[in-house]
Amino acid sequence: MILYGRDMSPFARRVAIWCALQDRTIERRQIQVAGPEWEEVKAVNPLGRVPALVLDDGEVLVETWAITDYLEETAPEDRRLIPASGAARRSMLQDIAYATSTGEKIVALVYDKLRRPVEFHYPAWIERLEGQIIAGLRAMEGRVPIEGWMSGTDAPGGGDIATVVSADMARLVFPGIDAGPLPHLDRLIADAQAIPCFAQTRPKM
Ligand SMILES: N[C@@H](CCC(=O)N[C@@H](CS)C(=O)NCC(=O)O)C(=O)O
Repeated sequence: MILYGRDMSPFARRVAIWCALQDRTIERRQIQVAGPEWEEVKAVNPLGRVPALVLDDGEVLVETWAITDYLEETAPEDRRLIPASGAARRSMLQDIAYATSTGEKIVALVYDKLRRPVEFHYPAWIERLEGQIIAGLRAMEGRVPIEGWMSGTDAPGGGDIATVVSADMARLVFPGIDAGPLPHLDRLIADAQAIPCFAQTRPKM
């Protein structure tokens, strides 16, 4: 399988870590959704967005939730990263939902604050995005246990992956955003860093 998207994308990084934790070997195409490389992304996903996962038979999957759904469905039971049913599944999907929503706001802020020329900035919108990111980080903090993984098992699950990549991205790209103390998130990120697929995919700033 070939994964399109750079580790700088919290969505592409999530898929890369998901595959690694399921012991899947994938090829990476760490290309940008801008400049000349964008043409290569559009050849795979007409919308020009990442992540896109090209399966071994050439089928293309887009959108992180659809890609991870495929990975879950096709993994052996002991390699699945989301509980099959019940309250544990609901709770983990909410962990993923809060982290993904926050990740979307972080990516939006990248485009509206860092990519858009300053003369076209819309300060009220930037303020709104920053407020949503702070609220998201605090909501995520409230879902992380004092110790151990969010999955409640001895290994990170889908919620841990989503939470770490979004919180990492906020910290790395917008260090000036002050959400107050986030000790549980900091601890989770540090624990994840000890696992090679988290450490190796952490964007270098
Ligand atoms: N809902 C999408 C979001 C993916 C996303 O925002 N990707 C960004 C990179 S981090 C992208 O492709 N941006 C280019 C664009 O949307 O035009 C998913 O979960 O896969």
